[in-house]
Amino acid sequence: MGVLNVTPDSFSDGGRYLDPDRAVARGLAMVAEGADVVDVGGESSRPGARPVEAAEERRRVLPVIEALAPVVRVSVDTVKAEVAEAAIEAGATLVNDISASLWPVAAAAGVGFVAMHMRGTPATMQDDPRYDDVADEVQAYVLDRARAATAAGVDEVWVDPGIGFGKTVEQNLTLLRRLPELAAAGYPVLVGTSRKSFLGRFVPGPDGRPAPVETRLAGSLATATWAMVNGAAMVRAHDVAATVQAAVLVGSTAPVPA
Ligand code: HH2
Repeated sequence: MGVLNVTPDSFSDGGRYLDPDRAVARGLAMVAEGADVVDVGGESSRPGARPVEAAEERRRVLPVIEALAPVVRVSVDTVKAEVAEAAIEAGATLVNDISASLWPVAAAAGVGFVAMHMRGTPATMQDDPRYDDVADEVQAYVLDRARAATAAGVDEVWVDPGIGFGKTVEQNLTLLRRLPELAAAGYPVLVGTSRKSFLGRFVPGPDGRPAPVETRLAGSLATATWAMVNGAAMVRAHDVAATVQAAVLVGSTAPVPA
């Protein structure tokens, strides 16, 4: 799943694809690089991000979805029902909802749904996140939402632990370590670690501060590979070409069925 943020403020590609022509060109480039899905978002969810009006979000994503949907599967990254509905009309077939609440929209339209875990909202989620057992709580939450979506009639439901959404570095690592438990629960798993800030903590720059976003490719690939080996059926990535190489390699080393 390639990430295409049509926003001025996303944490790694904000402002680069606000122009629809540039966004479409980047989406097509991702297809050429091997993306199976392009995830189009019009509202940043980075910690502390400001909410966007639905009309503005629609204005950003719809022309891009309309242009890409005939060429590649498009998901819409939104928490607003009206944006998801308009995106589906424009050709999106997967609702990637970080608030894990839009399954009625997916059910009504007969499209897929991603149930991701987030604690609170992007504005507050990194304020001292605490869990008794982060993996248990995240699993219970996403599986509860996934089962609700299934019960409502959604045929294709994904679960996503929401790396970086209201989690400390340690909590993110615990979720990755315990990914096989989530993968064993019966729903396909999506994982997004790409360029996220916790990766920067492992390679501080000379000033001791976390490595900036453009130096997080190695960490992104290492964690995407880890996720795929440990049961993720899809990874969400900005660096599509490199991630596809990793995916092909993981697929090639999988045990041959007896
Ligand atoms: N991460 C981001 C946004 N949407 N959706 C899913 N299912 N899983 C994720 O891990 C995930 C997501 C955050 O990354 P990005 O889109 O690059 O940034 P921003 O939210 O600033 O637009």
